[in-house]
Amino acid sequence: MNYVKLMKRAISLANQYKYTAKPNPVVGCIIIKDDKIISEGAHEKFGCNHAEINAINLAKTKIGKSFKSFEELTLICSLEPCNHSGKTGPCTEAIIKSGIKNVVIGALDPNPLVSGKGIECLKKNGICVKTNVCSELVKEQNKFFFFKNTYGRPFITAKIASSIDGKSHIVGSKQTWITSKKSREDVQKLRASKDVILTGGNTVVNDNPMMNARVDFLINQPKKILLSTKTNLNFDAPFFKDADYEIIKERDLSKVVDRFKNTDVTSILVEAGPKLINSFLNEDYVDELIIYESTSKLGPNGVNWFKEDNAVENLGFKLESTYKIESDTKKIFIK
Ligand code: AOF
Ligand code: ZN
Repeated sequence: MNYVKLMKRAISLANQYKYTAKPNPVVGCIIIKDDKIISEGAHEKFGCNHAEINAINLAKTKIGKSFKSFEELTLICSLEPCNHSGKTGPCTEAIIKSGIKNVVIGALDPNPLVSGKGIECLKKNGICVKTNVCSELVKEQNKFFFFKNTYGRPFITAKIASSIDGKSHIVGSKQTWITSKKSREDVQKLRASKDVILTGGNTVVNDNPMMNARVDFLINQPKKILLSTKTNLNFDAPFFKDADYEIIKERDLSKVVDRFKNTDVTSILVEAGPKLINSFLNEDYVDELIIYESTSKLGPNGVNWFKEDNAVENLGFKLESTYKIESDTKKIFIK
């Protein structure tokens, strides 16, 4: 049986839900009889049915038509079925109850509540399990989820908009638009892909941002976090308009990052001014740096993003890719 082809299909099925399943991993599941697909399912929305449950439920409607008994079926799932009760019940239990006797798995679930225990439970119940089919693709697809479970903290992206001469804004000014409307639309999509948008008090006061993701597709909105010890915040500002924000009055970044350890959050986008961005960079908490660079200069009245020329390279980043967005350039640096 060509499980690689079917696993790739399960992976692309899952991919459709990357903006709504987060911070959970995306997972796809296909149930087959011989080489015929009986049903498919995905984890579509955070807090809702897991992929296996959707696929099993659909297969149940076809019993007596496409197949006689679940024992004839093989379940192909991109991630190890869970064996714990979270917001939903254990998938292993549903698989065992269904009567399915063969399970093919992409990658092991790195979540310590599951890792290996799902497979163990299936095997103990007489189910034949094959693992590691396209596991690298599954890990790549769920990069933030695997990162969090490997390093114990979310994957952190810092995003800045810079003039060609490396400046953030004009000294003493309020908001300065550096990049084009198209680049700012790209930032909305970047926000949509993250679990948390983190900013600082100066950005909220000077730029008056909403800091939500304004996109024309369905998403699980990132949570907004304001890192500030300011006591004179204006709660009528756009940032505070929708309720899902949190203010963290903590200067020690290691304590800030540590707060996410036992939460669902797997990715953070830091959008802030030079001071906070440099703190994250200097404390080595940035895994990816995205620079939207315009062709215009801010000149001698502009505030530098970094202390020295090429500070990005000096901090150990290497350029991974560049994209043109109209006249702007989007540069992605990774460690
Ligand atoms: C699966 N199938 O489709 C997914 C799994 O809070 P819950 O109940 O939604 O559980 C979330 C955890 O379950 C998540 O952290 C990951 O370990 C696993 N995700 N497992 O069997 C799925 N999305
Ligand atoms: Zn599950």
